Amino acid sequence: MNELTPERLHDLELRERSEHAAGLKAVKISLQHVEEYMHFGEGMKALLKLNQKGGFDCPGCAWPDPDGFRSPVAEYCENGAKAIAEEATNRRVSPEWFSKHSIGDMGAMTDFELGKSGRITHPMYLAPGAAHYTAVSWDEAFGIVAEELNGLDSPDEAIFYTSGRASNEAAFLYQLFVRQYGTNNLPDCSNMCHESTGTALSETIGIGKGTTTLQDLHEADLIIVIGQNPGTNHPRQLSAFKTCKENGGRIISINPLPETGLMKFIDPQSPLNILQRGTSLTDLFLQVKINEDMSLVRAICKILWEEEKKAPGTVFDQEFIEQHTSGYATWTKMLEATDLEECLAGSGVDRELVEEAAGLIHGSQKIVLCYAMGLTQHENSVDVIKEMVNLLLLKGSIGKPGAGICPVRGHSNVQGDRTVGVWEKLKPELRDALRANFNFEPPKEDGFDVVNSIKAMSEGRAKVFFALGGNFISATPDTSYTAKGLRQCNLTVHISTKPNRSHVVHGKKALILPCLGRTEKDLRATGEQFVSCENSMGVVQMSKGILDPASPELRSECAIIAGVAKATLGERTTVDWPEMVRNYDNVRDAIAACVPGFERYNERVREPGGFYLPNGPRNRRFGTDDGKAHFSVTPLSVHELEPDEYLMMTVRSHDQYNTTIYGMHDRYRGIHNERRVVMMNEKDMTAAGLSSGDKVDLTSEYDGEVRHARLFQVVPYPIPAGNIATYFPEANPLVPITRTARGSNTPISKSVRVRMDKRE
Ligand SMILES: Nc1nc2c(c(=O)[nH]1)N[C@H]1C(S)=C(S)[C@@H](COP(=O)(O)OP(=O)(O)OC[C@H]3O[C@@H](n4cnc5c(=O)[nH]c(N)nc54)[C@H](O)[C@@H]3O)O[C@H]1N2
Ligand SMILES: Nc1nc2c(c(=O)[nH]1)N[C@H]1C(S)=C(S)[C@@H](COP(=O)(O)OP(=O)(O)OC[C@H]3O[C@@H](n4cnc5c(=O)[nH]c(N)nc54)[C@H](O)[C@@H]3O)O[C@H]1N2
Ligand code: SF4
Ligand SMILES: [Mo]
Repeated sequence: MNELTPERLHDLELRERSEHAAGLKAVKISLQHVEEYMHFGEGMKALLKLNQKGGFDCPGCAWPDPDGFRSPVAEYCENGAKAIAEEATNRRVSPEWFSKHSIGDMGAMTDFELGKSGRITHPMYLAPGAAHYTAVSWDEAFGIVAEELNGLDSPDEAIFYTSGRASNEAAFLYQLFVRQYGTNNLPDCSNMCHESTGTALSETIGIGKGTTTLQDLHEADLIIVIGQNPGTNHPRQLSAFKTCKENGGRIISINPLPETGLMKFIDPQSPLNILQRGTSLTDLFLQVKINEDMSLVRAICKILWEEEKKAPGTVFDQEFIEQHTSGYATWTKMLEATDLEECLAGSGVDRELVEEAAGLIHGSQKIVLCYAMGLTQHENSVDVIKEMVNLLLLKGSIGKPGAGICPVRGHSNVQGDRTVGVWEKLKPELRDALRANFNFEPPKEDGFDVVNSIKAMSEGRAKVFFALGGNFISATPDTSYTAKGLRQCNLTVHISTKPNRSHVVHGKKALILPCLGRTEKDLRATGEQFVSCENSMGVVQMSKGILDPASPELRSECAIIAGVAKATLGERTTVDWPEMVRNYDNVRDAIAACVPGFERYNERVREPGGFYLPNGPRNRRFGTDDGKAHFSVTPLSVHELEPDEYLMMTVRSHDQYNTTIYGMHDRYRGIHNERRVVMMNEKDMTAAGLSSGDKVDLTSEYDGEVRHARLFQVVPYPIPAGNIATYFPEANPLVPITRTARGSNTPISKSVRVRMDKRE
């Protein structure tokens, strides 16, 4: 048995891939989830408040809500409903549950089974050598954390991870505690997610975030969706695409897979549309090879450049380039030397299609480029994103209505956590603000990001691991190596809602601190509290739960952090922790004092729909050294595959939220009842002597070190030859810790070299 990822097969069933996304089927499946896991009345009550002004923010993805009118019945999608059902389940994981299930039993459960057990009701402690977690009081739990943290030789021996669901209030308190404790070891899920975006956009346009609003997508002439599967991961983005098309816009999709949601959409909220058989979304689909977006976009730029040379100023926006950019001459010199044939061959896309794409771009003045993990999780991701910026700059498509770059964020508040200070790098401005407002000297040295945290634990340089949410062992690369690190720790602590594998792969001592979820009422001495989150478009909104807590023992994330901080820092602290969390307005006042853009936070967050944070590039004010947006010269991608190696991407199914597995069906891709699959091109299968359903073991080899993930089934799939796809997190043991994106240190979850061996 492998307790890191149980290698057990279910009953794979292959069906037709779906032709369209959403529709009535999605509505039906949302309701099924609510019905199966919640009391129906509670479920409906929750769905009616989801994403409403004054309601609670969807704990699913970070896609924004409309600024103006919001449909009174349904501002959510199938996956939002699943997220609610998952959190507001009526199943409970009580101390009795833990007394029945040992660590070994929990390890034998799949992620799906573990998560479906229900909501954790009490703080739980695992003593050294014990086989079961047992209940402890909150004060005992805080005491255990304080003792271990205060016993370390240096604060830098502790690691404080954050997953992007934490609210602004919780995240700010957390980083304040950690910095008063004395370290910048604040890795977060962003390190594995859009970190490459932060690096690339900071360097080119001077802000580590996107520049578009929802309105820009509606008004665009052309939207390019690249390296993203919105039908599954940001379903309501499809409504924005539909509006764009209704306004006469076009859509180009660039992806190694023909993802259902990119093709056709039936809006579940407009029945007429259902009768009309839906809206075709993609006008042009370019089936690029994995990590060859650079070749593809370079080829497009080269074609456009040749046109521009023939009739200067007719293709490129020369006025914008002149006034607002730098590096153009060097960049065009590079284009001049670019070999179009080499780029076309690299991309794997037919010349006619690339020319068609160039034609669409040529004819468009307002372009929006949307992307997600398909661009950010490769060794050269920072370069790839810079190349996307080049494309937008040459068309002047940043800082005007209907145009811009739109990195679509994952977790519902991952962007906000970073804005309020969760980062292993402490910006000088925040450092000064913390010092001035809280009268202490914050640490200066950069802390560990995710990859460096794993290395530090494995090498014995870090001994306490603390997590505000998330599921570190399953989300991170190189599962066996990461497990070694966690197991060596003196203490692992998780603020969690439900059981997950990170509770199973534990330190010598372990604690689970159960917290309230987004959907639940948060009652403090001063009354019901709300929190706030920042979505992908930089809008900060309030979120107020409405359901009764899953257990009276639960505490809010803010209250737990304050409890840990008070117990750990004792007399040393300059913060009145109980007062801070008596009323979260106090936390927001502190954020307003420390973080630019949050002036009058308490007042503005109470306005319906919240407020926009400042974003210079939206007004063509670029926060770079020279105040200009930068063209970048970057090399093409290189993958030196051995003849028997494939390039593997790890993707999400339609039935999961990261490591939380909602169900076993990837409905749009027609893959049912099984997650241990390898999607493979049929020609590759024939060449390798493999048939549909054959069982294989996977290995990845880097620098002579071999990593394993066993027992997968082959599924024929329309994916480019030489490329394969598996699901995250089952394939994470293959992702090497030793290779990360240059400039962002993000694991290369979308381009791992692997071999496949057929099992007898
Ligand atoms: N329902 C649901 N919603 C979610 C999540 C979830 O797990 N479930 N996760 C949330 C989080 S944290 C995140 S970060 C986002 C993730 O959202 P996505 O980035 O959409 O998620 P992935 O499944 O990783 O899909 C990546 C897409 O990129 C494509 N791709 C892979 N490699 C390449 C490449 O080299 N080039 C190009 N052009 N395309 C490539 C894949 O085929 C796939 O369509 O979703 C968020 N929303
Ligand atoms: N191979 C591969 N690996 C990847 C990726 C990939 O595409 N491929 N994607 C990466 C990306 S983009 C991301 S963002 C990371 C995700 O990494 P994480 O954010 O660490 O993982 P999640 O699965 O989102 O975390 C789920 C857990 O959060 C807890 N939880 C849920 N709701 C709450 C809450 O309200 N409060 C608290 N405190 N806890 C809660 C539950 O216990 C649940 O088990 O994974 C990364 N890993
Ligand atoms: S698109 Fe994302 S935020 Fe919106 S309802 Fe769906 S899961 Fe929730
Ligand atoms: Mo993410």
